[in-house]
Amino acid sequence: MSKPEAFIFDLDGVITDTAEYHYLAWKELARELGIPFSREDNERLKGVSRLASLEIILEIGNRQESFTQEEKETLAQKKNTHYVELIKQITSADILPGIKPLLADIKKAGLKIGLASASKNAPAVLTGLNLLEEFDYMADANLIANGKPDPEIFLNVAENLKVRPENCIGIEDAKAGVQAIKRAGMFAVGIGSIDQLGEADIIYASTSELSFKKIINEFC
Ligand code: B16
Ligand code: MG
Repeated sequence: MSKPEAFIFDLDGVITDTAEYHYLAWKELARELGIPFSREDNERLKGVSRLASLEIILEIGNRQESFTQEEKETLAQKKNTHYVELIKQITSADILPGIKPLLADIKKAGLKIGLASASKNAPAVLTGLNLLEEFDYMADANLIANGKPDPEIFLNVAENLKVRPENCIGIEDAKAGVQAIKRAGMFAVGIGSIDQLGEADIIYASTSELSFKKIINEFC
């Protein structure tokens, strides 16, 4: 029988809502490129890596063939400079509701806590939130070859936490993220709507509904 040993969190959309900052930073770059980019388009970028996000924006503007790989990297870097500037305003007031009590319950139960974020800015965001010390291990997005829905990042965190994947509970807000958790052989908690996250083992409409007890009961 499997017993829970660790919780592995996604960052953007689960612990804090940085999607708006990503949106504003991409919107600025899209404006410079003359590409229309809406909040609805931004939904497609959730959980997607920086360069893959740029490809989606170029596809929207039908400009995929206009840039060399090197130019694309410069464009992605430009977006990141905007983003890094915007996230400087993050404080602990930006932690989503329900997250602090859940982290406290996990700690009290003696389970480990990991982070599986595709964001290379995850350490800066966690520092702003004053949550860096809560995590036993954080994946380094620079070292992950395959993005979600590939299970690599969740398996990497489990390995570094020295726990078996089947004893891990992953929490995600993106469809590709829930798929990554399931492909890693873990129990999946989805934050969002059932039509997006139907593959999750439990779905909560928002983080304020997260309950350590309920998750553990469903897991066991
Ligand atoms: P960066 P997550 C993801 O974080 C975001 O959801 C996604 O919108 C972003 O493009 C990606 O991180 C990369 O972020 O440009 O900061 O490296 O949801 O996996 O925590
Ligand atoms: Mg996310």
